Amino acid sequence: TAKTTVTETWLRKHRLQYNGATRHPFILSIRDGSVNFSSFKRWLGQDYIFVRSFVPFAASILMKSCKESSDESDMEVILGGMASLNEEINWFKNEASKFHVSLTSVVPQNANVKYCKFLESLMSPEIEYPMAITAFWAIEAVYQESFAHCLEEGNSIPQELQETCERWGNAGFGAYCRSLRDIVDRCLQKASLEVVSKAEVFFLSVVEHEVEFWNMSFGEA
Ligand code: HMH
Repeated sequence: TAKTTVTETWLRKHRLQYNGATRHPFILSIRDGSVNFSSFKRWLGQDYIFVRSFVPFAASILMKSCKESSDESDMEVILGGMASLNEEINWFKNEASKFHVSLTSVVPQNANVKYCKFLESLMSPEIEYPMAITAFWAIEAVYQESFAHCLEEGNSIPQELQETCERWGNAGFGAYCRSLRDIVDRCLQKASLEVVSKAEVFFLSVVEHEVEFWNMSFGEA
């Protein structure tokens, strides 16, 4: 029988918080078709800004993987993620024009600004690879699990949002997230307790930021 991994332990221990991010009311409203299109448009504009900040963060992870990873294949997994980010930026532009959202006039909301600052803090060279890759995995995994849940049987996704759900809920993105998770578990299996507990804090911070991010779709408090 396989040993329990670090990420398994966290997901068990923090299940409620994690579900708060992956089963957020905004996500549930997409799944059941009750979503407010103005919420969706707000999310779309904010996420475009977030993804633009996510690119340099991904680049910093790529650099760290080359310098600090013991496994050469990490770089390929991360590079694959960056390639899909390139597509994603174009998808956002296309989607925004479909929904008449002007990306150049989107004002980043508070939760978004905070999340982007968090990413920036993780780009510091002082943040070691295991911690940075943990946050990177968690960020991708929350979206993957959220949108995969939308696609599960019995959904009533509005046809206009089907593509959005497939973008993060598709099997390929799922496999990519599992590869990231395997990297995290491999890194943390041999890390000190101090590194593991720091990584856990980053994991929880990501989950909190993701909840706040979804909350933005309902409008600024
Ligand atoms: C806020 N989290 C947020 N936006 C995204 N696009 C992802 C995660 C996944 O890339």
